[in-house]
Amino acid sequence: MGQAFPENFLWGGAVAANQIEGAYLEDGKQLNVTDVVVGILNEPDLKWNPKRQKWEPALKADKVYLSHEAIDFYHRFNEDLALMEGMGFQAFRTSISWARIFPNGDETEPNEAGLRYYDELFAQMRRRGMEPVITLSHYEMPLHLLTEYGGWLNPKMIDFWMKYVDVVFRRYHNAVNYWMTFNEVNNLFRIPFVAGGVLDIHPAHPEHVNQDLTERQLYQAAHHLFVANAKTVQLGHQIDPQAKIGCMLSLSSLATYPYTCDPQDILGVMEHQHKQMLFLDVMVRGEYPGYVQRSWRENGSRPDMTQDELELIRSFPVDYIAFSYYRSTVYHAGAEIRTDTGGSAGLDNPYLKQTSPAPWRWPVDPQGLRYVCNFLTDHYHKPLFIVENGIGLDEQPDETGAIHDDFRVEYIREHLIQLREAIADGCDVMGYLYWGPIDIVSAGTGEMRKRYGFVHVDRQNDGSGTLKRTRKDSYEWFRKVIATQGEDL
Ligand code: BGP
Repeated sequence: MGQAFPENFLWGGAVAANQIEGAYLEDGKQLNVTDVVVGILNEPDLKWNPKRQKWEPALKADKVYLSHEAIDFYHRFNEDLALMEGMGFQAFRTSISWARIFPNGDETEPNEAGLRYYDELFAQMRRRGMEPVITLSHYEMPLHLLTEYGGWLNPKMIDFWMKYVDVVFRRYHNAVNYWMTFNEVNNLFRIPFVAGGVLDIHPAHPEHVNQDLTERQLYQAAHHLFVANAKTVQLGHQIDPQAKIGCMLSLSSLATYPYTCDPQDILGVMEHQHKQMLFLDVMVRGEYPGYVQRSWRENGSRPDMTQDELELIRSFPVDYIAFSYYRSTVYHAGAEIRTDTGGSAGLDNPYLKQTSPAPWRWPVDPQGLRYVCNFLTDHYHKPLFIVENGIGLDEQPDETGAIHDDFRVEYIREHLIQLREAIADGCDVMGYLYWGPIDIVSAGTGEMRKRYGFVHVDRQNDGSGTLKRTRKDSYEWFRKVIATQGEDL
């Protein structure tokens, strides 16, 4: 038996509306950005209408969009939350689908049916002893805001967003104590369509979406997101002074290691870390750091901004840093750093094992989690919340109906041991939410085959399956972890 985790530490799991709910056009909801993408790394199914000079959705009849039905959580959340309760979850992270609340994003009145759905969902979580941990936008926004306005390239988005946030804060502040603004917003530069909510609405070359975006435009979108983030913190605290409002970043890539002791490798790592830290420096410390100002100067990419906006950013930093951590990366001068969760991570690290038997080869690096926690604590002195960590495997029940996922248990156990180390190092960690406690649609690949769950869902890549839920071996193991407050791993 090891040391127990702190008493108020929150144990649970995390999902996102667009990967779990399905019901993609039900109760008034309109298309969301992820409804036109199979795998967020792929190009969206939009086509350019030269007559109207506009992008239009172009869903393909012969293509399987698994997220449209997902695992039907929209109708089955009671059954699924009961399974989570069975493991003793104290928190459950999901997102609100903005397009359920404002189906096109620019309406004046919200959609009552969408609001009622989340009333019931959050009430169920509370009844079952779980704190709702809510992402306001998990790669989710009404598609119309992109095709009509260009999304976050346009400063008008700040107003559409604040209207949405105002409605949900007022409606749910009694049920929800933990909020996050934009999921993995630092992926904006890599996947601008979904992670940044950006669409170049009048492209010079409309054969491919967003191919003409400039670095300056991306910084402009980021700036609008930062202003929206600050205003969200301001408004959230006005409505509910107890609310905890965090930013949410993908921080696997802070654990980027130099391949050699060549100073070029060390500096390359530093520059790569800076690209992630920019988001923290602005949303946590409240200012644009020197390294980004240098890059604006040298590349002519300084976005437009006003003194008032900078003042807002300074005045309303987030309350905590929520992040995802899956694995580390190795950098060697000149080599490309790939940080997507869908594919391999560039150079292999010879000191780490890989996530075999999964077809998605990742290095397993639990110590990277301790490193990232310490890095964040040293730089930002804020509470940390692990809101995503997990392992996707291709698995189906055996002849007896059982799923023996020892590899998953081992993966989580090793990460929790390192998290305990980080806490002993002095990091203030609010909780651990396992990513994908029930099998859902993969964000990166758009598949069902990449399964993270403690609970298996019978839905296959071709869209077939009974949707039956089956506990894997890890279910009972994680229940025991929570019951012993992490003493028994
Ligand atoms: C993060 C996203 C999640 C998610 C997870 C696992 O980047 O915030 O939405 O799904 O990664 O990635 P994947 O589903 O591609 O395996």
